[in-house]
Amino acid sequence: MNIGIVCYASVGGSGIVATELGKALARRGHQVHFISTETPFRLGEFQAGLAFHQVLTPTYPLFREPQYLLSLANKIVQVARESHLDIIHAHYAVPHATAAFLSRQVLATTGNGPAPRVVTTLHGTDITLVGNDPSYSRIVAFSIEQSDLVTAVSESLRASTYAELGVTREISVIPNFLDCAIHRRQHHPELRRRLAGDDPRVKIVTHVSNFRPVKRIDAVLRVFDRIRRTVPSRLLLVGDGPEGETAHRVARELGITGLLHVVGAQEEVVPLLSVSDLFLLPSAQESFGLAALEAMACEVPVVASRVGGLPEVIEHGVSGFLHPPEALDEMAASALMLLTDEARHEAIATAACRRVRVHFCVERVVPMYEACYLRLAGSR
Ligand code: GMT
Repeated sequence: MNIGIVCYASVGGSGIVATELGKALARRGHQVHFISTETPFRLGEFQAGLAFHQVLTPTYPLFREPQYLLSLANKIVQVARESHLDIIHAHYAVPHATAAFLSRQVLATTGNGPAPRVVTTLHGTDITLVGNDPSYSRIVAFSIEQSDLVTAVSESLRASTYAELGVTREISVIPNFLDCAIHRRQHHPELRRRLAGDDPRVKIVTHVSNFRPVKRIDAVLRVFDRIRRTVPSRLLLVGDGPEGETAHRVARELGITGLLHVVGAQEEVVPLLSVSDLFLLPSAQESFGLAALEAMACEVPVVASRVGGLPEVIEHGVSGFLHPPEALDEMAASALMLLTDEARHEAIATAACRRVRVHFCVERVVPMYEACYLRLAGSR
């Protein structure tokens, strides 16, 4: 099939999932067209079956506002005509579901054959933080209702979409996934030595995100501060974003700047996760928590907030630990237990890795999307 994937190229779970989906679909014989403002993060080397179409949004002195919705819808129409798209798959509802709806209307009105079918995948903040804002909610809800098929990355996000946007249509849950052949613990003794030194008692605590307020970077530092008082440790911060400054400020306040390794946004997280002993994700909201899944796949126990879809990824006490977002003492206590009890650490790390391999590998999840496309193409 010819599939157009509309996604954000920036560092963020929805772009990563869209990119990995496109790569997997191309390996399965489909022709995939990424439609985005930049080459998607993690696209990697050229692969047969993949093409990239850049969305350019020209500026004009009269406009203070960039016209991204228009330029995106226009690009989708162009790609759909040139490449005979069967499916337009919008990742992240705002404004991609709206652009997909608009372009389908144009194609249905002006085309010779049937217009492509629109699939929208809801990722999280497109509903829980942005889409439910009264400035956007009516159009977001309408665009979701108008998609031919809608998926959400967790049961929790599906429930939020019904509750917060008043959407009534069917929404299928298709969880996020990883390429499990790549996401596995690797051996990197030199990297470990660079980050933790030669003392095997020094532990590496890691956080990976796009450093936005919802990730609660200050909580990451405060939990780490509690940990390092008992266990010699270093904090590895991977990613960048508006809260990058906060990390440095809070570290200075706590007097732990010397214990931090701040490495910015990284395309390759597996080596960094492979030298980690613990992963912290104390987010205020997380519809799924792809970063937690990546850590689990690399046998790194996760201590996270009990919010959104995280309980669908981590079973508390079995494959990681979940606590209320404000319970920093409890998070630190779970972390310290893991870092001081080798047998428990190994049991949780093994269960986490097994859970990923049983439920969240590309081979299990991508056929679910493929089945959606086939169902829609059949009814075209
Ligand atoms: O994190 C965001 O605010 C946006 C979004 C993204 O594009 O990265 O993340 C969401 O989608 C990810 C992929 O489905 C999920 O793993 C994240 O949990 C979710 N983030 C939130 O719900 C905060």
